[in-house]
Order: sequence, then C-alpha cells, then structure tokens
Amino acid sequence: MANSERTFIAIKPDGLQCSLVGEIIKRFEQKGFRPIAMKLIQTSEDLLKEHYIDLKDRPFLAGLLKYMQSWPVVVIVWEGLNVVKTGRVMLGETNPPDSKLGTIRGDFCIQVGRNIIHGKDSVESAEKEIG
Ligand code: DAT
Ligand code: MG
Repeated sequence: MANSERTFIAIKPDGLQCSLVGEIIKRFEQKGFRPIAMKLIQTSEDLLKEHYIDLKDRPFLAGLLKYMQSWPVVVIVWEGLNVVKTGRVMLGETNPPDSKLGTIRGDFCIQVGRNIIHGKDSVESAEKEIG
C-alpha cells in the first residue's frame, strides 16, 4: 500500500544549531506526511560509517563524520504517499547553490558540508536505515 511508504530524515547538527527543527517538522506535516517515530540521538563513529558506507572513498568523509558527531541530531520516520521522492524534493539538492528557493536546503543553507538535513533517496535504502 503506497500510503504506508516511509522515509528516514535526519536533521543534522547545523539544523539544530540554527533552530530549524520546528520549521522542518512543520513543512513535512503541512505537506501531509505523518511522523511515526522521532528521536534525538548522539551518533557514533561506527553508526555513521555504516550510514555513509557509499561515501567510504570520498575525501570529505572524515570531516563529515567529525561534524555529524559534534552535536545531537534529530531522526524522524515520515509516512505517506510517495514520501521518499517528495521528501527529497522538499530537501533540495545536495549542494545548496543548486537547490531551488522554497526547498529546505534552498532556503536555509549555503554550503555542501553544512546542508542541514539528510533524507533517503529510495524506498529500499529508507527501510534499511529505519531498521
Ligand atoms: P545527499 O545528502 O543529498 O543524499 P550524498 O549522499 O551524496 O548527498 O552525500 C551525503 C552528505 O555528504 C551530503 O549531504 C553532504 C556531504 N557531502 C557530499 N558531497 C560533499 C562535498 N563535495 N564536500 C563536503 N561534503 C559533502
Ligand atoms: Mg545520500
């Protein structure tokens, strides 16, 4: 049932430091998605290495892992019709200058290494991350 599609969103340290947690939750709620799980967590090196496994050979990975452990993050599971695809559209592009105004990254950040929010890009990877 497509209505029960779920995605995994994480508000990164800069999202919390810029007081954007409420704004981001508001956008997903107003769009029509349901929050079905939400947690404030402190990430660990091991968890992040698994989370960013696709980036294991990239030169910025070490800085990314350090940054992601520098502050708590808010992880949220959202449910609803086409939530994975629509969620990615709401986030904007990975690199903020490529993000349209009206998207979260387009409205609230300027730098790729501080892009506020994470969201899965496929149903399979979302289900894996939720697990
Ligand atoms: P996305 O978060 O849009 O799925 P991704 O999976 O390619 O993008 O990369 C994960 C995160 O890694 C991204 O949100 C920010 C960081 N990142 C990506 N490219 C980067 C770069 N060139 N320099 C620094 N950080 C980068
Ligand atoms: Mg990604």
